Amino acid sequence: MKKYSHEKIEKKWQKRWLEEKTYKSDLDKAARPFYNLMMFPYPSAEGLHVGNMYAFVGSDIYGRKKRMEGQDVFEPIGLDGFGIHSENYAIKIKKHPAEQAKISEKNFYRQLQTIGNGFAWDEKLETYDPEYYKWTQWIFTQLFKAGLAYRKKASVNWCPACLTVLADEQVIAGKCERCGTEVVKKELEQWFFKITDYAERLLKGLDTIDWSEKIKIAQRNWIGKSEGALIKFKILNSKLEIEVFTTRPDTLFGVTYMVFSPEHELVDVLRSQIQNWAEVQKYRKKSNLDIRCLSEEKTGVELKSVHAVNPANNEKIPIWIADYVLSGYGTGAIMAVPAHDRRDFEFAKTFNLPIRKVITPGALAVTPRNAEDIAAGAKSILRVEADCWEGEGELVNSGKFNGMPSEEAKWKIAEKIGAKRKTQYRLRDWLISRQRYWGPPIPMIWCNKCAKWVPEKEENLPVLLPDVEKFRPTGTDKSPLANFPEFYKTKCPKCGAEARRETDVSDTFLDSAWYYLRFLDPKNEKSAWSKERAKKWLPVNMYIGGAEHAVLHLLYVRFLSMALHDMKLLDFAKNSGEPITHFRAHGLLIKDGAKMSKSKGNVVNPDEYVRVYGADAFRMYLMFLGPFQDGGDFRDTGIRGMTRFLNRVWDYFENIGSAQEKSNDALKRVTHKTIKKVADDIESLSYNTALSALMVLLSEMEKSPSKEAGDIFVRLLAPFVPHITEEIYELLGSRTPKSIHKAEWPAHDPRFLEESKFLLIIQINGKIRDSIEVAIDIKEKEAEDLALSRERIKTYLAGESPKKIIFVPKRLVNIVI
Ligand code: ANZ
Ligand code: ZN
Repeated sequence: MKKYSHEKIEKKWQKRWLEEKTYKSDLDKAARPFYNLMMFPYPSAEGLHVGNMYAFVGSDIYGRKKRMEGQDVFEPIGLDGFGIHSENYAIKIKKHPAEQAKISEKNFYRQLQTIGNGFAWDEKLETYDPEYYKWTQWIFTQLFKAGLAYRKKASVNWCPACLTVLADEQVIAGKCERCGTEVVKKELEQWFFKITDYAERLLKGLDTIDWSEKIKIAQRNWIGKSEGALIKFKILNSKLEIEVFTTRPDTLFGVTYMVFSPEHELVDVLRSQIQNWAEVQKYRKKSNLDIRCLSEEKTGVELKSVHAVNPANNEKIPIWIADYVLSGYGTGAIMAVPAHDRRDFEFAKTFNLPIRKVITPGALAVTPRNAEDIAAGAKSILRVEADCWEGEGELVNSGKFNGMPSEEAKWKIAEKIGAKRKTQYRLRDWLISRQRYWGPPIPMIWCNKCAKWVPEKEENLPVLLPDVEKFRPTGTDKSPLANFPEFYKTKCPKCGAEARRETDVSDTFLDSAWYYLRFLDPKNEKSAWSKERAKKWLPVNMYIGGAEHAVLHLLYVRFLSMALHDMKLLDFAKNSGEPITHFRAHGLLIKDGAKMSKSKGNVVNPDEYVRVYGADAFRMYLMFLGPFQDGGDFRDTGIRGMTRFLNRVWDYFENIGSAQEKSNDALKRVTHKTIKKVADDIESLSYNTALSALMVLLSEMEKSPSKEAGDIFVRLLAPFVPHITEEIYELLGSRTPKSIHKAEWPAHDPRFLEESKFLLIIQINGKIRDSIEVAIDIKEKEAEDLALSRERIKTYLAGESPKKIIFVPKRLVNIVI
């Protein structure tokens, strides 16, 4: 008897699959296209860690089932190798990023081979390949031409460690998403993409796509739609007016002061009127350096001797500057209502400003249903009345609006003072330029003569990233490319005059915002993608990746496809432009109680596990850790159990040749139950429970060996452990189709899912006299004999022999006497 050896079979099949092009799809002719996408890795270390493998295997299992269901599955892979993460790694190990890219490429692809996924290797791509970034640059020029790329001076996020600006989405709790350093603000002119034009579409579209709920929630919050009004306040003794955005015009009578953000331009305009200018300036300088909004403590300075007028009651109110008012949101100024806005309330308390209540929760706040509710409601009202009530209610201290419900007063008051309705989004434009080397140079040229930015001509793309030794970030607001006149000196594509190239590169997230399009046509030299293929394959049917990209990549990818869709460069989903119908976030692997991450230094290299235990056992172990969308604790203690299981699988099929096929209904029932369970579980990515069910089935099969059950079992197991199952499939001699991974996915027979037993009722002359649990398929004779043998029935019959016995299958036996 042969023994199971993963060394032999895994290499053999990986080679054979490549030769036989098992996982290749005909991108032009596929009849049932299914685009199974997983987030491609970014090389920011020497290789992949088990967390990456976890994600890829989980995605591959899903794709394999679809393939067995007869879909033409396209499962591409590549490297997101441009960008800060790869550059930082190269710097760390003192290599040039281009040189390191070649090394990473080899190692990453080697690792990806060993895990046994059904990748479409012919379509692999790397974002730093000039043939790729040529089109990244082309997309930039298209966005520019469509008015969606523009330059603006703004207060932007600067990472003092990465020495570059960052997009808002890359600042997590005040820290750089890449390196964790606290981000500071800098006033710089930068390139932006107008993602805000798509705020409403991005929001609405969420209702049309099937994505992990937590991602949708994160995107909704990030887009942050709020409806309110723009209200104008006059500045006393001047012709100036200041506009504020508020969601609560109903609280207008409660405005006791105003606050501008420290950067607000009116502060400079009002300079001559401000008595304490030096103090104001000091605060503005300080708040510029500070990390905004992180400290709970409220700070601010009054603009002494400047006042505004409340348009509702013509009251004279003071004006302050404070950093709790953000320059980038609304109009950068607020009307403060300390009685009904917590931030204003805390500020007013800190600086002893008046607090005037204008909304009372009254009867509207609680509709008590029982005594407990009343007690709780009363308590909470007391508490909020004592400080600040942010809810709706009834107006007080508001002139003729007194007594009106706040919801109604909102628009009545706005109307009375002529305020405009306004919908506001929290979403900011996407800051796209980076003062770094390792990225696609932004393909824009500044021409002094034309006095404008001119996009590089398509035939001159790519603007090649020059191979330079001095690639490190400069720490100034210029990229290292600004040190190379041979790079930036050029001619204006419009007028031919001497001109200067942009020297910043674009954000890595632009590279990854369109890679799924290029996968469909990676060697196309004439265009970024083939429109026909895009139409055929998109939107992506299933996308699996990390939840940490919720408001980064996963938002950008939607924005870009909508923009391309509107520019008529894509037409894969009518009107909506949504690129991905299904997205599922996988869970995270925990190691020693902490999230596995490079910064924690607790990452595990998969290579050793694959070498010792084989890819199959390792895949199975990873998927058995817990529900795929929840993640699991990586303690390698369980992996031997997987090997033991695979050995049992192997032995089962080694022995089956001599086994008699016994028709066994019990086994059939377990088998068909398992078919249904595994199918459902794969659909919901509950791989761990699918595997448990397969383990149960194997135990049953071992008790009564069956070829038929074995054939089903091996196919159900195939997506999880593709090598051993392919070997068994070959050994069983059933090479049509050539690969088990194209063999038909088993269908369950509903008849076998029915209960195996039922309660047989025993009647005498139509009256129930007894009952007993019996097998569902009990035969008539058997049932009658059983009924007659019951002690109770014998007592009733008292020796009399029945005239007639009626048997109703699955229900009863009626004895007529
Ligand atoms: C007066 C008011 C009274 C407000 C009240 C709220 C409650 P969302 O819903 O998040 O859009 N606001 C406006 N611009 C701001 C800025 N630049 N920085 C900080 N806060 C700003 O929030 C809108 C509310 O946030 C606005 O409505 C404004 O405060 C504040 F009882 O105006 B409100
Ligand atoms: Zn950083």
